[in-house]
Amino acid sequence: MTKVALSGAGGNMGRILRVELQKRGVDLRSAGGRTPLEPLREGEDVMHGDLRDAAVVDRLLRGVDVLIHLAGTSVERPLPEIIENNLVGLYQVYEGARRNKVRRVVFASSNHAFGMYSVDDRLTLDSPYRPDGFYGLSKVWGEAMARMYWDKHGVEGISLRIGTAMGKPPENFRQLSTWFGTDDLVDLVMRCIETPNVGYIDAWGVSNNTRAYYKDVVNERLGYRPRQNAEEFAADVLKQPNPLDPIAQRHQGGQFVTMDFTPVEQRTPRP
Ligand code: 15L
Repeated sequence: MTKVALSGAGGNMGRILRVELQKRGVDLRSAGGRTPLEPLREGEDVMHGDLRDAAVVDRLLRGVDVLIHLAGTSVERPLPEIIENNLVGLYQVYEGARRNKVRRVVFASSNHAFGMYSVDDRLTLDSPYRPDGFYGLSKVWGEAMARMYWDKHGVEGISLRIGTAMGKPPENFRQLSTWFGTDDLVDLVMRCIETPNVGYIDAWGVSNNTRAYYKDVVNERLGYRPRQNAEEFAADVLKQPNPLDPIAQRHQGGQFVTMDFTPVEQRTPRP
């Protein structure tokens, strides 16, 4: 039976996947970061620790076939923190995957690797990266790392470019585009575990939203056909004022774009 590890199991998405994957019979080892995870049942395979430490990574990955890697900083933060958690930590995880002969790493990438695109653009999987900050930039590094460990070391990789997966309905105008419903999330992750021989692939991690920022959210390689659509909640969402400032409203990355943004009139003038 496939042994699956889940890092970041104490986070928003991790909490959902830890429960839902086990409900579907996945043999799961769940890892928290600083705080120990309370077992959900007797004998649940849980652990915690800092993934910058190779010994902790070995405890996570011993005997594992597939790692769902969600751990790391998940919002915009100063660069030193991002480097520690999302670059150094990720390097340790991939080296651990090599050492422990993990077959596949599913990497939680993000829409913020593309956040500087206009909300009017419709992207394909091979659209160039346009990160909206250091967090988005770390996801570009992560995707390139996943690709490199497949090409150079034969560790399969799937980069999931996740939208907004909070386990609740869309809450604002932007989320009508970025929403990733829980049923679709669990379906996509199960496919990432079960689909044979993927090599390296990218996939959008969003629902079948009418206003999605992507030309096509279906992933043929994984057989992923999302069934949820944020539009179902549009009437309620559109009754509320859009909480985002004008810069955030114009860009796919929303409020991450506004953080430390240089207004056009303050930029170096071009000759
Ligand atoms: C992400 O990548 C973040 O981890 C999450 O906190 C949300 O900001 C999400 O994207 C989003 O764009 O809604």
